Amino acid sequence: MNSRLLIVFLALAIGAKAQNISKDAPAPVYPLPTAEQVLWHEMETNAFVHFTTNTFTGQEWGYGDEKESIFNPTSPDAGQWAKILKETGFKTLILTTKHHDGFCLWPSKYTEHSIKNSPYKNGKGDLVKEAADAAGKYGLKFGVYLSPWDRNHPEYGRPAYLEYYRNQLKELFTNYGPVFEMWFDGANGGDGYYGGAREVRKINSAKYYDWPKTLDVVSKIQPNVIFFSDAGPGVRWVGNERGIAGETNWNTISTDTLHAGKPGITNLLNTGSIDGDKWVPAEVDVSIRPGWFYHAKEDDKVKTPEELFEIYLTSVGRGSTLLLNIPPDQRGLFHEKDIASLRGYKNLLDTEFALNLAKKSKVSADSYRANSKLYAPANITDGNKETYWATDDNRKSGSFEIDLGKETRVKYVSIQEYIKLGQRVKSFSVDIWKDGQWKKLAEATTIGYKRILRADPVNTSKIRVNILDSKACPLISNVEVY
Ligand code: FUL
Repeated sequence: MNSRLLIVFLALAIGAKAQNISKDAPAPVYPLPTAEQVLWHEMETNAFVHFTTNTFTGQEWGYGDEKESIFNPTSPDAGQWAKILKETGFKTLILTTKHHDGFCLWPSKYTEHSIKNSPYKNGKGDLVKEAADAAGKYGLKFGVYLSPWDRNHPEYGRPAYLEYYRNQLKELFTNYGPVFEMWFDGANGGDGYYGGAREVRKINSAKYYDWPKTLDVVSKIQPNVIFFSDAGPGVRWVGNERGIAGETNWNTISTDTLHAGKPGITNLLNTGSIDGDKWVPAEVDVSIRPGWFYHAKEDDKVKTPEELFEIYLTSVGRGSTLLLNIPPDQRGLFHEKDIASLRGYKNLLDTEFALNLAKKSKVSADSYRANSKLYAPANITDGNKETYWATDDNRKSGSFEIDLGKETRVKYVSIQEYIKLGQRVKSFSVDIWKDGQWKKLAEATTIGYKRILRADPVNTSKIRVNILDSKACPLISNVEVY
């Protein structure tokens, strides 16, 4: 290199440094999701299946004294559950292997209170196996719910029950193939049958289960399981059972501020916290019916396709995943009304999000990182989730425009952050080009994995997204317009 070239090169390098321009990938904004959590975000909609003696007694929380003989589904078919779930877009089937009443859907060798003493298949049935196999057959992941609270077990509340609970975890995680998510319910302790004692047993849920040790039992067998509980560590409860994540929804939260069953934390669970020290995203669990279990008297109260679609927008559309419960009836099948609603909901998803107007459209931005193609605005609509638009490190705001090519009717804008490097955006707005100028369509706070904004349909030829504030340079991986 001759000396003049060297001087030009040095000047450029120094200039670049002064402006904080770097071709390097942006530094992560901690905390970050694990690979399993990223996968969990990408799944978007999962299903819960609540099934136990309650289905036959009409209760929601069995007392624990229900006779095993009462569990007598006439024609159960986990294949039907999995087939419908697959058809309507769900990715995981999470089964209540044991609810608070203590009845086990598999022939556990540690209790008599299970399917092995029921009339189902003359005691030879195993619905955990049937559900796990059906999920596998239809390409769904499998998850288990094993209620920590057990209103049947004589030793509940004492150390011996913990051993029982851990033994059951070992059975479930050893014998039924890979489990994607494990659900630890927050409802804990109170009155129950408890082997005939019929009394109230209160426990300190933060201490009694010795969660680190209990989770370790599972992790030793299947290290990649995502743990759900109020406090995570994999995913947290969203703080309500109505299907609504916070409009502001941080995937981050400090786990020392919450523990399973801690009262008064529902608001924090709903929004997360901007400065949380762990990545523990909210999961939105809600039932298609008023109750979690099937009751014939609720056949007319099944959520409509429109209600389910709204829930999709307030869960997946707010950066969470949806966990929708569909309870089998006394036959052991999803009821016709529930199936009709699920199909209607899927149809709504397919029609409302039929044609992505932003796909392959021209995108320009007011700036992009180091003017490098690696971070160019075209990455937003290239359909590749690993590429993103980024600004330089010193810019925590910025805008990009999507040219739709012609005046088109627009109702939804869906935006995604590249969360593998952390959740960043604190606020943003969307404008449309109307009558020769920009007009505001919507404004919101967090984005996270996905944020879907809905507006009254408008005709426009251009959309502008303005990132107004961000923890660090924003990274936007995908935008879709419908
Ligand atoms: C709650 C339980 O008490 C309900 O019965 C249901 O299982 C729901 C998913 O979680 O805490």
